[in-house]
Amino acid sequence: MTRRIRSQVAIIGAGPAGLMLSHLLHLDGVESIVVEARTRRYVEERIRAGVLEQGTVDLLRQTGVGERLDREGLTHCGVELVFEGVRHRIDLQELTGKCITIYGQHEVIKDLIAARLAAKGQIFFDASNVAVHDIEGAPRVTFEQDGEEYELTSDLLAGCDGFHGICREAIPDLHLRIFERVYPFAWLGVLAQSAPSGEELVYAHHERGFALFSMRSPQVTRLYLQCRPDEDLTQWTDDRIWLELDARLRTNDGWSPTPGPILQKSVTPMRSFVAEPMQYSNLFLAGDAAHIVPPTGAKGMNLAVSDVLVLSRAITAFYRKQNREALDAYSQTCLRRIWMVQRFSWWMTSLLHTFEHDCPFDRRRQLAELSYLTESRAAMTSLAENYVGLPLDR
Ligand code: RFL
Ligand code: PHB
Repeated sequence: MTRRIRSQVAIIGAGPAGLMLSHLLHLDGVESIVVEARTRRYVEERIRAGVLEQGTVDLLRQTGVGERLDREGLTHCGVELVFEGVRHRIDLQELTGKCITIYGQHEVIKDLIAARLAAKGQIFFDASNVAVHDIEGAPRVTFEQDGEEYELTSDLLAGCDGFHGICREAIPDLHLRIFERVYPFAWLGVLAQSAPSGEELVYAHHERGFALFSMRSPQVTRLYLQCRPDEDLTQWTDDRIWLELDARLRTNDGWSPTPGPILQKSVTPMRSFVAEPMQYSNLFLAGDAAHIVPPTGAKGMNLAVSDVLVLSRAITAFYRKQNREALDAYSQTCLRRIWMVQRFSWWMTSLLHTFEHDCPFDRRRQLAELSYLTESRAAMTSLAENYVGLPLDR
Protein backbone atom coordinates (compact mmCIF):
# COMPACT_ATOMS: atom_id res chain seq x y z
CA MET A 1 0.00 0.00 0.00
CA THR A 2 1.32 3.45 -0.93
CA ARG A 3 1.70 5.89 1.95
CA ARG A 4 0.47 9.33 0.96
CA ILE A 5 2.11 12.33 2.54
CA ARG A 6 1.89 16.05 1.89
CA SER A 7 3.97 19.14 2.39
CA GLN A 8 3.97 22.69 1.03
CA VAL A 9 7.42 22.13 -0.49
CA ALA A 10 9.05 18.84 -1.53
CA ILE A 11 12.85 18.94 -1.60
CA ILE A 12 14.93 16.35 -3.44
CA GLY A 13 18.45 15.98 -1.99
CA ALA A 14 19.95 16.46 1.47
CA GLY A 15 23.12 18.24 0.43
CA PRO A 16 23.87 21.81 1.52
CA ALA A 17 21.23 23.23 -0.87
CA GLY A 18 18.35 20.95 0.18
CA LEU A 19 19.03 21.02 3.91
CA MET A 20 19.62 24.76 4.06
CA LEU A 21 16.46 25.41 2.05
CA SER A 22 14.44 23.23 4.42
CA HIS A 23 16.00 25.01 7.42
CA LEU A 24 15.32 28.53 6.05
CA LEU A 25 11.73 27.64 5.10
CA HIS A 26 11.10 26.24 8.57
CA LEU A 27 12.29 29.53 10.13
CA ASP A 28 9.80 31.33 7.88
CA GLY A 29 6.96 28.99 8.85
CA VAL A 30 6.83 27.03 5.57
CA GLU A 31 6.72 23.21 5.77
CA SER A 32 8.98 21.00 3.69
CA ILE A 33 9.93 17.34 3.41
CA VAL A 34 13.37 16.26 2.18
CA VAL A 35 13.93 13.05 0.19
CA GLU A 36 17.54 11.81 -0.03
CA ALA A 37 18.88 8.83 -1.97
CA ARG A 38 21.82 8.14 0.38
CA THR A 39 21.97 7.16 4.03
CA ARG A 40 22.37 9.76 6.77
CA ARG A 41 25.81 8.37 7.54
CA TYR A 42 26.92 8.67 3.92
CA VAL A 43 25.92 12.32 3.55
CA GLU A 44 27.44 13.18 6.93
CA GLU A 45 30.78 11.66 5.99
CA ARG A 46 31.10 12.75 2.35
CA ILE A 47 34.29 14.87 2.18
CA ARG A 48 33.87 17.83 -0.15
CA ALA A 49 34.11 21.58 0.24
CA GLY A 50 36.04 23.28 2.99
CA VAL A 51 35.94 27.02 2.41
CA LEU A 52 32.97 29.05 3.61
CA GLU A 53 32.59 32.64 2.49
CA GLN A 54 31.90 35.24 5.14
CA GLY A 55 28.30 35.59 3.90
CA THR A 56 27.70 31.84 4.28
CA VAL A 57 29.14 31.89 7.81
CA ASP A 58 27.01 34.91 8.75
CA LEU A 59 23.87 33.19 7.44
CA LEU A 60 24.61 29.96 9.34
CA ARG A 61 25.12 32.01 12.52
CA GLN A 62 22.02 34.18 12.05
CA THR A 63 19.86 31.12 11.51
CA GLY A 64 21.04 29.33 14.65
CA VAL A 65 23.36 26.69 13.16
CA GLY A 66 26.69 28.42 13.77
CA GLU A 67 27.50 27.27 17.28
CA ARG A 68 29.90 24.41 16.40
CA LEU A 69 31.19 26.37 13.40
CA ASP A 70 32.21 29.17 15.79
CA ARG A 71 34.00 26.68 18.05
CA GLU A 72 35.67 24.49 15.43
CA GLY A 73 35.90 26.58 12.25
CA LEU A 74 39.30 28.06 11.38
CA THR A 75 39.17 31.73 10.40
CA HIS A 76 41.63 32.65 7.67
CA CYS A 77 42.28 36.30 6.89
CA GLY A 78 44.60 35.65 3.95
CA VAL A 79 45.60 33.13 1.27
CA GLU A 80 48.92 32.50 -0.37
CA LEU A 81 49.92 32.11 -4.00
CA VAL A 82 53.14 30.28 -4.83
CA PHE A 83 54.89 30.49 -8.17
CA GLU A 84 58.55 30.17 -9.13
CA GLY A 85 59.19 28.97 -5.59
CA VAL A 86 58.11 32.22 -3.92
CA ARG A 87 55.12 32.73 -1.58
CA HIS A 88 52.94 35.80 -1.95
CA ARG A 89 50.27 36.51 0.66
CA ILE A 90 46.96 38.11 -0.30
CA ASP A 91 45.62 39.83 2.81
CA LEU A 92 41.87 39.26 2.42
CA GLN A 93 40.92 41.14 5.56
CA GLU A 94 43.00 44.22 4.82
CA LEU A 95 41.75 44.36 1.22
CA THR A 96 38.05 43.64 1.86
CA GLY A 97 37.37 43.72 5.60
CA LYS A 98 36.26 40.08 5.33
CA CYS A 99 37.75 36.64 5.99
CA ILE A 100 36.92 33.04 5.02
CA THR A 101 36.32 30.10 7.36
CA ILE A 102 37.60 26.57 6.97
CA TYR A 103 34.89 24.16 8.11
CA GLY A 104 34.14 20.93 6.24
CA GLN A 105 30.95 20.74 4.18
CA HIS A 106 30.13 17.47 5.97
CA GLU A 107 30.21 19.33 9.28
CA VAL A 108 27.70 21.88 7.92
CA ILE A 109 25.57 18.92 6.81
CA LYS A 110 25.70 17.38 10.32
CA ASP A 111 24.68 20.70 11.89
CA LEU A 112 21.78 21.20 9.46
CA ILE A 113 20.48 17.64 9.84
CA ALA A 114 20.61 17.98 13.63
CA ALA A 115 18.72 21.30 13.44
CA ARG A 116 16.04 19.92 11.10
CA LEU A 117 15.48 16.81 13.19
CA ALA A 118 15.40 18.81 16.44
CA ALA A 119 12.64 20.94 14.87
CA LYS A 120 10.73 17.73 13.95
CA GLY A 121 11.54 18.23 10.27
CA GLN A 122 11.11 15.16 8.07
CA ILE A 123 14.04 13.80 6.05
CA PHE A 124 13.66 10.47 4.24
CA PHE A 125 17.19 9.05 3.91
CA ASP A 126 18.14 6.03 1.82
CA ALA A 127 15.17 6.54 -0.52
CA SER A 128 15.19 4.48 -3.72
CA ASN A 129 13.43 4.81 -7.08
CA VAL A 130 12.87 8.52 -6.48
CA ALA A 131 10.81 10.00 -9.32
CA VAL A 132 9.07 13.35 -9.89
CA HIS A 133 5.70 13.77 -11.64
CA ASP A 134 3.22 16.49 -12.64
CA ILE A 135 5.63 19.38 -12.35
CA GLU A 136 3.24 21.64 -14.26
CA GLY A 137 0.40 21.06 -11.81
CA ALA A 138 0.54 19.76 -8.24
CA PRO A 139 3.96 18.07 -8.15
CA ARG A 140 4.30 14.53 -6.81
CA VAL A 141 7.39 12.66 -5.70
CA THR A 142 7.28 8.89 -5.49
CA PHE A 143 9.94 6.81 -3.74
CA GLU A 144 10.55 3.73 -1.63
CA GLN A 145 12.10 3.44 1.79
CA ASP A 146 12.47 0.32 3.96
CA GLY A 147 10.20 -1.63 1.60
CA GLU A 148 7.40 0.96 1.83
CA GLU A 149 6.16 2.97 -1.15
CA TYR A 150 5.53 6.69 -0.68
CA GLU A 151 3.79 9.41 -2.64
CA LEU A 152 4.62 12.95 -1.55
CA THR A 153 2.41 15.72 -2.95
CA SER A 154 3.33 19.39 -2.68
CA ASP A 155 2.70 22.86 -4.09
CA LEU A 156 6.32 23.37 -5.12
CA LEU A 157 9.27 21.12 -5.84
CA ALA A 158 12.91 22.03 -5.17
CA GLY A 159 15.51 20.09 -7.17
CA CYS A 160 18.53 20.15 -4.85
CA ASP A 161 19.80 16.77 -6.02
CA GLY A 162 23.24 17.70 -7.32
CA PHE A 163 24.76 17.43 -10.77
CA HIS A 164 23.77 13.78 -11.34
CA GLY A 165 20.24 14.09 -9.93
CA ILE A 166 16.88 13.51 -11.60
CA CYS A 167 15.27 16.95 -11.38
CA ARG A 168 17.17 18.75 -14.14
CA GLU A 169 16.49 15.75 -16.37
CA ALA A 170 12.76 16.15 -15.69
CA ILE A 171 12.71 19.49 -17.51
CA PRO A 172 11.92 19.11 -21.23
CA ASP A 173 15.04 19.78 -23.36
CA LEU A 174 13.20 22.50 -25.22
CA HIS A 175 12.98 24.60 -22.05
CA LEU A 176 16.60 24.29 -20.98
CA ARG A 177 19.75 25.85 -22.35
CA ILE A 178 23.07 24.34 -21.26
CA PHE A 179 26.36 26.24 -21.09
CA GLU A 180 29.35 24.03 -20.45
CA ARG A 181 33.13 23.88 -20.42
CA VAL A 182 34.97 20.69 -19.53
CA TYR A 183 38.61 21.12 -18.52
CA PRO A 184 41.33 18.75 -19.73
CA PHE A 185 42.42 17.94 -16.15
CA ALA A 186 41.07 16.82 -12.78
CA TRP A 187 42.04 17.13 -9.10
CA LEU A 188 43.47 14.30 -7.07
CA GLY A 189 42.22 15.14 -3.56
CA VAL A 190 43.94 13.80 -0.47
CA LEU A 191 42.98 13.88 3.20
CA ALA A 192 46.02 13.30 5.45
CA GLN A 193 46.49 12.72 9.15
CA SER A 194 49.14 15.39 9.63
CA ALA A 195 49.21 18.77 11.33
CA PRO A 196 48.98 21.48 8.65
CA SER A 197 52.47 22.95 8.20
CA GLY A 198 51.07 26.39 7.40
CA GLU A 199 48.25 28.51 8.76
CA GLU A 200 46.63 29.58 5.48
CA LEU A 201 45.67 27.99 2.16
CA VAL A 202 48.39 27.84 -0.48
CA TYR A 203 47.52 27.80 -4.21
CA ALA A 204 50.59 26.78 -6.25
CA HIS A 205 51.18 27.29 -9.95
CA HIS A 206 53.99 24.97 -11.09
CA GLU A 207 55.18 23.65 -14.42
CA ARG A 208 54.35 20.10 -13.21
CA GLY A 209 50.76 21.24 -12.60
CA PHE A 210 48.62 23.01 -9.99
CA ALA A 211 48.67 22.04 -6.31
CA LEU A 212 46.66 23.25 -3.31
CA PHE A 213 47.42 23.05 0.39
CA SER A 214 44.36 23.26 2.62
CA MET A 215 43.23 21.79 5.93
CA ARG A 216 40.28 20.56 7.93
CA SER A 217 41.50 20.84 11.53
CA PRO A 218 44.72 21.34 13.53
CA GLN A 219 45.40 17.60 12.95
CA VAL A 220 44.16 17.05 9.38
CA THR A 221 45.60 18.44 6.14
CA ARG A 222 43.65 18.54 2.86
CA LEU A 223 45.65 18.62 -0.38
CA TYR A 224 44.97 18.59 -4.10
CA LEU A 225 47.11 17.87 -7.18
CA GLN A 226 46.18 18.62 -10.78
CA CYS A 227 46.04 15.28 -12.59
CA ARG A 228 44.57 13.72 -15.74
CA PRO A 229 40.77 13.29 -15.86
CA ASP A 230 41.23 9.52 -16.41
CA GLU A 231 43.90 9.23 -13.71
CA ASP A 232 44.29 5.72 -12.31
CA LEU A 233 44.35 6.13 -8.52
CA THR A 234 46.14 2.80 -8.05
CA GLN A 235 49.20 4.39 -9.71
CA TRP A 236 49.33 6.96 -6.91
CA THR A 237 51.03 5.39 -3.91
CA ASP A 238 51.24 7.53 -0.78
CA ASP A 239 54.96 8.08 -1.39
CA ARG A 240 54.36 9.26 -4.94
CA ILE A 241 51.65 11.67 -3.76
CA TRP A 242 53.90 13.23 -1.11
CA LEU A 243 56.82 13.52 -3.56
CA GLU A 244 54.61 15.26 -6.10
CA LEU A 245 53.08 17.58 -3.51
CA ASP A 246 56.56 18.48 -2.32
CA ALA A 247 57.78 19.13 -5.87
CA ARG A 248 54.89 21.49 -6.64
CA LEU A 249 54.42 23.25 -3.31
CA ARG A 250 57.96 23.54 -1.84
CA THR A 251 59.14 27.13 -1.68
CA ASN A 252 62.66 28.52 -1.90
CA ASP A 253 62.58 29.27 1.85
CA GLY A 254 62.07 25.54 2.54
CA TRP A 255 58.31 25.42 3.28
CA SER A 256 56.37 22.33 2.20
CA PRO A 257 53.45 20.26 3.56
CA THR A 258 54.25 17.80 6.34
CA PRO A 259 53.60 14.22 5.17
CA GLY A 260 51.44 11.82 7.21
CA PRO A 261 49.21 8.78 6.72
CA ILE A 262 46.75 9.31 3.86
CA LEU A 263 43.18 8.73 5.05
CA GLN A 264 41.34 9.17 1.76
CA LYS A 265 42.05 9.92 -1.90
CA SER A 266 39.78 10.60 -4.86
CA VAL A 267 39.73 12.16 -8.33
CA THR A 268 37.34 15.02 -9.15
CA PRO A 269 36.76 16.05 -12.77
CA MET A 270 36.60 19.77 -13.48
CA ARG A 271 33.84 21.52 -15.34
CA SER A 272 31.95 24.78 -15.60
CA PHE A 273 28.24 24.22 -16.23
CA VAL A 274 25.06 26.31 -16.11
CA ALA A 275 21.49 25.21 -16.93
CA GLU A 276 19.14 28.10 -17.74
CA PRO A 277 16.54 28.87 -16.59
CA MET A 278 16.61 27.31 -13.12
CA GLN A 279 12.82 27.06 -13.03
CA TYR A 280 10.29 25.06 -14.97
CA SER A 281 6.72 25.62 -13.81
CA ASN A 282 6.64 24.45 -10.16
CA LEU A 283 10.14 22.92 -10.20
CA PHE A 284 13.06 25.05 -8.98
CA LEU A 285 16.65 23.88 -9.37
CA ALA A 286 19.23 24.99 -6.80
CA GLY A 287 22.94 24.32 -6.21
CA ASP A 288 24.88 21.75 -8.25
CA ALA A 289 21.64 20.57 -9.89
CA ALA A 290 21.69 23.84 -11.84
CA HIS A 291 25.37 24.71 -12.05
CA ILE A 292 28.89 23.46 -11.45
CA VAL A 293 32.03 25.49 -10.96
CA PRO A 294 35.57 24.10 -10.97
CA PRO A 295 36.67 23.97 -7.31
CA THR A 296 39.62 26.37 -7.74
CA GLY A 297 37.61 29.35 -6.49
CA ALA A 298 36.06 27.30 -3.61
CA LYS A 299 32.59 28.47 -4.60
CA GLY A 300 30.24 25.49 -5.20
CA MET A 301 28.76 25.16 -1.76
CA ASN A 302 28.60 28.91 -1.21
CA LEU A 303 26.70 29.26 -4.46
CA ALA A 304 24.27 26.53 -3.37
CA VAL A 305 23.62 28.51 -0.17
CA SER A 306 23.04 31.78 -2.03
CA ASP A 307 20.57 30.07 -4.42
CA VAL A 308 18.47 28.72 -1.59
CA LEU A 309 18.49 32.00 0.30
CA VAL A 310 16.88 33.63 -2.76
CA LEU A 311 14.54 30.64 -3.24
CA SER A 312 13.41 30.53 0.41
CA ARG A 313 12.54 34.24 0.31
CA ALA A 314 10.60 33.78 -2.94
CA ILE A 315 8.70 30.78 -1.56
CA THR A 316 7.87 32.65 1.66
CA ALA A 317 6.62 35.63 -0.37
CA PHE A 318 4.50 33.24 -2.45
CA TYR A 319 2.69 31.96 0.66
CA ARG A 320 2.45 35.32 2.42
CA LYS A 321 1.38 37.46 -0.53
CA GLN A 322 -0.28 34.77 -2.62
CA ASN A 323 1.61 35.88 -5.73
CA ARG A 324 4.32 34.28 -7.83
CA GLU A 325 6.29 37.38 -8.72
CA ALA A 326 9.41 36.57 -6.68
CA LEU A 327 9.17 32.87 -7.58
CA ASP A 328 9.10 33.66 -11.27
CA ALA A 329 12.08 36.03 -10.87
CA TYR A 330 14.10 33.35 -8.97
CA SER A 331 16.13 32.14 -11.93
CA GLN A 332 17.02 35.60 -13.18
CA THR A 333 17.93 36.81 -9.70
CA CYS A 334 20.29 33.87 -9.11
CA LEU A 335 21.86 33.74 -12.56
CA ARG A 336 23.36 37.21 -12.26
CA ARG A 337 25.47 36.14 -9.29
CA ILE A 338 26.07 32.64 -10.68
CA TRP A 339 27.68 34.01 -13.84
CA MET A 340 29.92 36.32 -11.82
CA VAL A 341 31.04 33.34 -9.77
CA GLN A 342 31.46 31.25 -12.94
CA ARG A 343 33.73 33.93 -14.34
CA PHE A 344 35.85 34.03 -11.19
CA SER A 345 36.13 30.22 -10.93
CA TRP A 346 37.08 29.91 -14.60
CA TRP A 347 39.65 32.70 -14.22
CA MET A 348 41.30 31.15 -11.11
CA THR A 349 41.37 27.79 -12.91
CA SER A 350 42.92 29.18 -16.09
CA LEU A 351 45.45 31.19 -14.14
CA LEU A 352 46.79 28.40 -11.95
CA HIS A 353 46.65 25.17 -13.99
CA THR A 354 48.92 23.99 -16.76
CA PHE A 355 47.24 23.08 -20.04
CA GLU A 356 48.64 20.21 -22.12
CA HIS A 357 48.84 22.30 -25.25
CA ASP A 358 50.32 25.31 -23.50
CA CYS A 359 52.75 27.10 -25.71
CA PRO A 360 55.71 28.95 -24.18
CA PHE A 361 53.81 32.19 -24.79
CA ASP A 362 50.93 31.05 -22.56
CA ARG A 363 53.26 30.00 -19.76
CA ARG A 364 54.97 33.40 -19.76
CA ARG A 365 51.58 35.12 -19.89
CA GLN A 366 50.35 33.15 -16.84
CA LEU A 367 53.50 34.09 -14.91
CA ALA A 368 53.08 37.74 -15.90
CA GLU A 369 49.48 37.65 -14.70
CA LEU A 370 50.54 36.11 -11.39
CA SER A 371 53.23 38.78 -10.95
CA TYR A 372 50.73 41.53 -11.72
CA LEU A 373 48.30 39.99 -9.26
CA THR A 374 50.84 40.09 -6.44
CA GLU A 375 52.14 43.57 -7.26
CA SER A 376 49.01 45.55 -8.09
CA ARG A 377 46.67 46.43 -5.23
CA ALA A 378 43.79 46.75 -7.71
CA ALA A 379 44.35 43.22 -9.04
CA MET A 380 44.77 41.80 -5.53
CA THR A 381 41.56 43.51 -4.39
CA SER A 382 39.66 42.03 -7.29
CA LEU A 383 40.81 38.53 -6.37
CA ALA A 384 40.15 39.13 -2.67
CA GLU A 385 36.60 40.46 -3.04
CA ASN A 386 35.58 37.55 -5.24
CA TYR A 387 37.33 35.01 -3.01
CA VAL A 388 35.68 36.16 0.24
CA GLY A 389 32.39 36.26 -1.67
CA LEU A 390 30.11 38.72 -3.37
CA PRO A 391 27.06 39.65 -1.26
CA LEU A 392 24.94 36.49 -0.89
CA ASP A 393 21.77 37.84 -2.47
CA ARG A 394 23.37 40.09 -5.06
P1 RFL B 1 25.16 17.94 -3.42
O1 RFL B 1 26.06 18.22 -2.25
O2 RFL B 1 25.69 17.11 -4.51
O3 RFL B 1 23.84 17.28 -2.81
C1 RFL B 1 22.88 16.67 -3.63
C2 RFL B 1 22.19 15.59 -2.83
O4 RFL B 1 21.17 14.99 -3.62
C3 RFL B 1 21.21 13.59 -3.45
N1 RFL B 1 20.58 12.96 -4.63
C4 RFL B 1 19.33 12.45 -4.62
N2 RFL B 1 18.42 12.36 -3.64
C5 RFL B 1 17.22 11.79 -3.95
N3 RFL B 1 16.94 11.28 -5.17
C6 RFL B 1 17.83 11.35 -6.18
N4 RFL B 1 17.53 10.83 -7.38
C7 RFL B 1 19.08 11.96 -5.92
N5 RFL B 1 20.20 12.19 -6.67
C8 RFL B 1 21.09 12.81 -5.87
C9 RFL B 1 22.69 13.28 -3.30
O5 RFL B 1 22.92 12.04 -2.67
C10 RFL B 1 23.14 14.47 -2.45
O6 RFL B 1 23.04 14.19 -1.08
O7 RFL B 1 24.60 19.28 -4.07
P2 RFL B 1 24.28 20.71 -3.42
O8 RFL B 1 23.44 20.56 -2.20
O9 RFL B 1 23.84 21.54 -4.55
O10 RFL B 1 25.71 21.24 -2.89
C11 RFL B 1 26.75 21.55 -3.77
C12 RFL B 1 28.10 21.29 -3.09
O11 RFL B 1 28.12 19.98 -2.57
C13 RFL B 1 29.27 21.49 -4.07
O12 RFL B 1 29.06 22.60 -4.90
C14 RFL B 1 30.60 21.68 -3.32
O13 RFL B 1 30.99 20.52 -2.64
C15 RFL B 1 31.69 22.10 -4.31
N6 RFL B 1 33.01 22.21 -3.67
C16 RFL B 1 33.36 23.33 -2.95
N7 RFL B 1 32.46 24.30 -2.71
C17 RFL B 1 32.78 25.36 -1.91
O14 RFL B 1 31.95 26.25 -1.72
N8 RFL B 1 34.02 25.48 -1.32
C18 RFL B 1 34.99 24.54 -1.50
O15 RFL B 1 36.05 24.65 -0.90
C19 RFL B 1 34.69 23.43 -2.38
N9 RFL B 1 35.59 22.46 -2.59
C20 RFL B 1 33.93 21.17 -3.83
C21 RFL B 1 35.23 21.33 -3.28
C22 RFL B 1 33.59 19.98 -4.47
C23 RFL B 1 34.53 18.98 -4.60
N10 RFL B 1 34.10 17.79 -5.21
C24 RFL B 1 34.36 16.51 -4.66
C25 RFL B 1 33.09 17.84 -6.24
C26 RFL B 1 36.18 20.35 -3.42
C27 RFL B 1 35.85 19.19 -4.11
C28 RFL B 1 36.92 18.17 -4.30
C1 PHB C 1 39.24 22.42 0.38
O1 PHB C 1 39.77 22.66 1.50
O2 PHB C 1 38.65 21.36 0.16
C2 PHB C 1 39.35 23.42 -0.70
C3 PHB C 1 39.96 24.64 -0.46
C4 PHB C 1 40.05 25.57 -1.49
C5 PHB C 1 39.55 25.26 -2.74
C6 PHB C 1 38.94 24.05 -2.97
C7 PHB C 1 38.83 23.12 -1.96
O3 PHB C 1 39.67 26.17 -3.74
